[in-house]
Formats: sequence, structure tokens, C-alpha cells
Amino acid sequence: MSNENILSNNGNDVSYLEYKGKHTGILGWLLSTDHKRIGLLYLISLSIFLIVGVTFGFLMRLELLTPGRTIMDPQTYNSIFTLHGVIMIFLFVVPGLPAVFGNFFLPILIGARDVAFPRLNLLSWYLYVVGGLLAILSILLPGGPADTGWTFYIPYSVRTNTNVIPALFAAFILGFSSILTGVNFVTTVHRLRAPGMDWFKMPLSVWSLYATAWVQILATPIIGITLLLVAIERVFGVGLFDPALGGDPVLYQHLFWIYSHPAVYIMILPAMGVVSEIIPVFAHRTIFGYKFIAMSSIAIALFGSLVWAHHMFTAGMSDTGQLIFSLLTMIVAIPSAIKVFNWVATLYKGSIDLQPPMLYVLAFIFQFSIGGLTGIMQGVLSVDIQVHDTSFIVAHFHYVMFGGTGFGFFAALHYWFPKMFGKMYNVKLAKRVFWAMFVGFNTLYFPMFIMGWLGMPRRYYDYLPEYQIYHVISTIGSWILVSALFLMFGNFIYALFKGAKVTEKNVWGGETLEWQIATPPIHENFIDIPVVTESPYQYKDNELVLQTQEAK
Ligand code: HEM
Ligand SMILES: [Cu+2]
Repeated sequence: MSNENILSNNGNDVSYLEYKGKHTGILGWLLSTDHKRIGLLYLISLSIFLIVGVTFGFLMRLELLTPGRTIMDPQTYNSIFTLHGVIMIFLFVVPGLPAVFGNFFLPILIGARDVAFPRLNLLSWYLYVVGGLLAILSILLPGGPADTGWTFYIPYSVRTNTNVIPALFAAFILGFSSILTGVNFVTTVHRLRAPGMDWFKMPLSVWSLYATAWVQILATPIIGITLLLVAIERVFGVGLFDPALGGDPVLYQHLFWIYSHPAVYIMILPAMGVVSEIIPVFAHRTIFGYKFIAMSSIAIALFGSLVWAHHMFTAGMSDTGQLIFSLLTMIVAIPSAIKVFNWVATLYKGSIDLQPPMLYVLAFIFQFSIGGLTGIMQGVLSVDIQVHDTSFIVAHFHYVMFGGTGFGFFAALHYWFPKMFGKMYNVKLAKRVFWAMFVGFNTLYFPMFIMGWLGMPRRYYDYLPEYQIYHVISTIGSWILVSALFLMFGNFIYALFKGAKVTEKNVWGGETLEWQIATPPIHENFIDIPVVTESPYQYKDNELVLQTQEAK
């Protein structure tokens, strides 16, 4: 996507980090409508919530080191897995990539100066913070934090005496934040593409953010209303879901999963976009199957909305219903497989440069494939009856959400960090930390597949002695993983203050637009709006080099 007038960006303009608008100092950040600054606000707040969520996960693993009581009582354990789930889902993986990297890079990638509704964008960050604080606040209130699991299943969530209402409202407000981001991105992609940027010239991460944004807009209101109904049922005793009051608990599960299954695609699609962005850069090859990757994002968004009841095979459903949802679940695997195929085809014969972003991407492909394939296993009725509510499920979704989305997030951070801050982290350390992360992650979660298969129930504080060996291995894995996370954040924070300065525009040799503007970007991104003439990921020079090498 080479282009003359953007290359004329002469660096006289100050970067967005130093830019002085109407407000200065801290207000210049808290009241900024610059999509890049909002992206950083999200990055900071999201990292704090991630640390809190990981701490709860770490404590759970410590508790499970021995059967019976290890460090906490059962009620605390129930609250902690609920808080862990709520924080990780609603404050980290769902908003994660769109809110941080979508905000920062989506406008740049399509050649725009900002998102379509900058003020709405700032509002969605405030809603995010308020929702997050509300979730944390429930810890301090009398009654203690909710102990229902992040799924708030009925009838327990109507009957427990813990603080379910603040948690419900937190999720409700966070839903609004997510919807507003979705509305903003859809409008931005439709209205603000630079001249010449047709749909099929858009970078693949834009396609996936676009597909995600539609799911955010269409699915999130359902969970909002459902959680509101639970709150109404709790406060006024109206019988909607609780059978004792004449309601239907299975109805709740349908409504919950009609959002929450598509939500797993809100979590994974943007990460898939990042993977599609990073692979061609570090394999030095044109992406294989651009249109297939782009269209499979849309297909995932569409089909992913039709499979929710695979979470309810044991909850009571007709045989026909079960069969249809099982079949649809198999079908939704196809577009994901198409992506994996095209990524691997791009890597094939590429000259692969194992820089930190690429390492995280390769781990993503490996771990997401394990998560996806075990998902297909769970889609098979007979298998699901067996593994339902065991730690097999916990392993499966951590492979998808942490091994997939989490690693995708870290890949994006290592890839775009120098562009965002104009500073470079310690690459050698980052590579070593990656290996610790990879080993830690797999040691932590793989044993959960085995013990789940053998019958270890999920959300249990206690267990039979025969499971202990798996729990011990898993807990040791969590120590490795948490140490790696510490080192990773440490490396970034050190780089912010003491890291080598980067002024080079194109740090990795990428061909998308962000690599053609100043590092760090100026306030308005582009001095002149670029005119796009070519599709991204051409890598013609490299292909020529490779061809001549092969010919020799
Ligand atoms: C150091 C990192 C982590 C550790 C040690 C950890 C550990 C655990 C454990 C032991 C459970 C089982 C709770 C139970 O069933 O009783 C769990 C559940 C869960 N984890 Fe994690 N986790 C970590 C990171 C993550 C991340 C990064 C995510 C999201 C991306 C995540 C999302 C969840 C969810 C949604 C649940 C289900 C909670 C529920 O069943 O209500 N975890 N985690
Ligand atoms: Cu699902």
C-alpha cells in the first residue's frame, strides 16, 4: 500500500502523546476524544482489571493444590471464581482487542483521522470504568460478592444472599460500553474509509473488527435485558425464571447463551484479525486466501449466532433440538478451520522471522486449534453429556480465551507497542518470557483436560485424592504463567521509561497504513488523507527474492 503523499509526513507535527489540545495535563487524557488516547486509557484500565482477575485465578489454583481446605473456605472460593469469571469475561476478553487496539488502529488502518463518533467513544470508556468499579465494589459491600458463577444461573442467582445486583448492573453497564464501541466501528468502517480503500482493500483486522462490531450491536442488548429481568425478579419477586415463582429456568439459559455464545466470537474474532495481520509481516509473504479470511469472519459472526443451545444439552431439550444444535456447532467450525488453513498456507515456504509478536501468533494457532477441536468434541452429544460441567470445559475455554484471545492480545501488544509509544521493549527478554508463558499456560491447563475427562467437576472446592496429581501440576503451571505475566508487564513498563527510542516509521516491515505514518503517530494520524491504490500484504519484493532464491 505504498503511497506518496503519506510518506511526505515530515515529522514536524508533534506526536499524539505530546499534543496539547483544549485541555492539558491529566485532563488532556481524561477528556480527550482522540481515538489513540482513548485506546491507551483502555489499555491502562484493562491491564489493571486483568491483574485483579489473574490474582483471583492464582488464588483458586492455590486453593486446589490440596484436597479440602488449603487457603480459603468454600464460600470464598465460590465468590472468587465468580469474580474471576466476571472480570475476565466482561472486563478483559470481551472489550480487550477492540477497545485497545481497535480504537488505536482501526481509523489509521482505513486512512481516517478518528472514529465516526469520538465523544461516544470517550463515553464508552467511562461506562467501562464505572461498570468495572461496580463489579469490584461488590467485594466491599455487606453480604459479600456474588457466588453464582459468571453465568448467573437461575434459580440460585435469585435466591442467594450475596451481592448479585451490583454484579448484574456491572455487566449491564459494560454491555452498553460494548454496544457503543460496536456502533462506532460499524459507522467508521462504512463512512470514513480513505479514497480508494474499497472493502477488499481493507486490512484483515479491520474485517474482523467490523464483523465483531455487528455481533456487539445485535447480541449485547439481549444479555442486558436478561440480566435486568433477573434483577427485577430478585427485587420484586416477579416469576420470570424461578420455577418456585412460576418462571422457567431453561428460558433464562436460552436468553443467556443467545448472547454468550456469540460473545465468544466477540472475543476471538479480533484476535484472529491480529493473527492475519502479523503472519504476512513476519513470514514475508502475501497473505494466502485474503477473501476467504475476510468472508470467514462474516460467516463466523453469522453461524456463531445459531449455536447457543450447545451449552444446554444436559438442561432439557427435545431430541430434534439437540440434533440441530449439534449439527450447527459442527458447521461453525468450518470458517475457523478455513482461517487456520490459510494462515498455515501463508507460513508455508515463508521466510519466518521469530520475533516476539510472531511467537505469540504461532502459539495462538497451536492453542486455538486445541481449544477449537475440543469444542467440536463437546458439540458431539454423547461426549458432552460426559464432560459437561467438568474441568474439561474449563480447559477448553481457557485454551480458546486465554491461549487464543489472551495470546492474540499479547501478540498485538508486542507488534504495535513501538508504534504506539515510540519506545522499544527488550526483545531478547520478550522472547524468553514468551517461552515461559507458553510452558506455563500449557502446564496450567492441559491437566484440566485429563482430570475433567476422568470426572473432576468444575467449580468444586474439594476433590478426591486421585485427582491431586493433576491439580498439583496445574498449580505449578499457574506459578510459571503468573511469573511470565509479571516479566512481560515489567518489560513493557521499563521500556516506557527507559526503553530505546524508536522514530522509524516501519519497525517490522509491514505494508498496512500504520507503518507509513510517524512513530508515534501525530494527533491527526495523517497530514494528508492517503489515496489507496493497492491491497495490503503485497510483499512483492520479498516474493521476488524468494523466487530467485528458489530458481538458483
Ligand atoms: C493465571 C491465570 C489464570 C488462572 C490461574 C485461572 C484459573 C481458573 C480456575 C481454576 C477456574 C475454575 C473455577 C472453578 O470452576 O471453580 C477458572 C475459571 C474461569 N476462568 Fe480462569 N484462570 C486464569 C486466567 C484466565 C483468563 C485469562 C481468562 C479469560 C480470558 C479466564 C476465564 C475464566 C472463566 C470465564 C472461568 C469460569 C468461571 C466460572 O465458572 O464461573 N481465566 N479459572
Ligand atoms: Cu457456545
